[in-house]
Amino acid sequence: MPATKHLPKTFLWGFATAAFQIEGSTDVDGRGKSIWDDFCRSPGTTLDGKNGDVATDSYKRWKDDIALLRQYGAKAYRFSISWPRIIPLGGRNDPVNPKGIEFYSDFIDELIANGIVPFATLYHWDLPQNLHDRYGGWLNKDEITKDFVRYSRVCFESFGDRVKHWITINEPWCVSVLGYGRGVFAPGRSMCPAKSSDGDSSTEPWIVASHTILSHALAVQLYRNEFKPTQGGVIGITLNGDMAIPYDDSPENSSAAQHALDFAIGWYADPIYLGYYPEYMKQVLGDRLPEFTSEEWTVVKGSSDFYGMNTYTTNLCKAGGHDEFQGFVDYTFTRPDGTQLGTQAHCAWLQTHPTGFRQLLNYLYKKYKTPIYVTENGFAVMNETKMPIDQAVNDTDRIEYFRGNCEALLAAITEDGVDIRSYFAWSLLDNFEWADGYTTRFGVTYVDYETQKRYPKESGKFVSKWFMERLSSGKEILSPTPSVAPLLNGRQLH
Ligand code: PNW
Repeated sequence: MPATKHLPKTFLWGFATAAFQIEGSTDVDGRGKSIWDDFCRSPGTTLDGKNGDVATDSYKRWKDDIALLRQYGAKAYRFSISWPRIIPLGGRNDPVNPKGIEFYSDFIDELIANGIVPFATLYHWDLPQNLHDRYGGWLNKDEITKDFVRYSRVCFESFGDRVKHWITINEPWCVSVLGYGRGVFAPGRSMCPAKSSDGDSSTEPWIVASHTILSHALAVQLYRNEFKPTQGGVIGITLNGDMAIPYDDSPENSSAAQHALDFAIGWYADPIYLGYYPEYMKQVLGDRLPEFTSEEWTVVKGSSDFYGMNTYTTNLCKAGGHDEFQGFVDYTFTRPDGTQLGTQAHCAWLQTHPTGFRQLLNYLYKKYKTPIYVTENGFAVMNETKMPIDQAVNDTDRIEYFRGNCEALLAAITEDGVDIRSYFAWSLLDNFEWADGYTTRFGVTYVDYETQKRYPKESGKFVSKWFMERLSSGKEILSPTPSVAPLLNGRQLH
């Protein structure tokens, strides 16, 4: 058997979460409301009618979460900071909440004390509700850019002495398309009458996108000018995007695959890394695609130190679709011969396909020529929520997903020469899966929402072992600290 290939010593691996999906405690210690608070309370917005008031109770159980990370031996943890905890009313002249600062400050200290690198996201979809009410939130360029920059400044000042890896905005595609196009995410604006009576899906998503890009870029400019010289960290954006491959070898379906990549990824990545919008988007959208001024372009182009990559699946692409947000491309997992691309997850949009993951890593590196941090990758096992716990923790399909993608990641690094610096599995815990409520479980740790007890799934142990074995100086799996032992209800990693 050939010797096991190794990852670079500095490679960061671990697990990811987001504030609104795990914290709960939405009305304590001075937190303001976010756009998700009321959105998910309104009927029909979440599959199970549930909200984020408790979630995994991580605002209270954060020490247990860190103990769990330590038990898995994670080298890094990707979490997000809740803007309405830091600045409850959100705006640049609104007061900062000392309790919010204290919470994340203590959290970061505890991560570091446990040898875990903090990887912080500034915006994972929880806009302060007040900014939405006051001026339309992401729709208002002058206001939102200034308020986002001020919020970012507060975070750099408060945590930048210890946080050396910053992500500005998580998945702006979801913010635009799901929040202002399809209306399935907060703030739920859409022209789809079933979803909302407010909003213009033909213009708002494109406008919001340009404001998220600009806000990101201005926050990076601030960091580079005023903080990076002394704090010395890296900062970038995280984009979602799945590999797109042609359904068959017809020329129109080959173009369709590129069109899908242009609308899902190029929309954000081309401006940020290359300094222009994809030609195909300009063609389709005409003057609905907002232009940046030349001054704005100089801020936008080159505004990310790395490519933050969230990816879950691969789509087979057919020309002639009717969905503008997908670039008029139809997606399918069924090949021309009737077979499936991979194993079906609980969510309709997700199947396993490690080859596509490796292709996407190569595509992004070749096109954008920047180091890649894989910031999310994960799988929801079909019907896991209906299983008894001892069955759910035996999550074979999730293990196979991680095995395939981790091997593909290693091959991309060692055989294809792609510069990849991190891998974060989504997610540390089952949690509030947005419009799916709690019906879809992405965790490597099972959460019993009745008791809030955590049970490591086999996939969590798998990821942990896989990375330990491939890091030349991998740490041993640490024995559980006393605070975590009862939490695991007698289950141990080994
Ligand atoms: C990401 N889609 O969202 C988010 O960053 C996480 O907060 C989320 O829990 C995770 O993926 C799993 O869904 C996505 O419709 C939401 O293709 C929707 C899609 C993809 C990613």
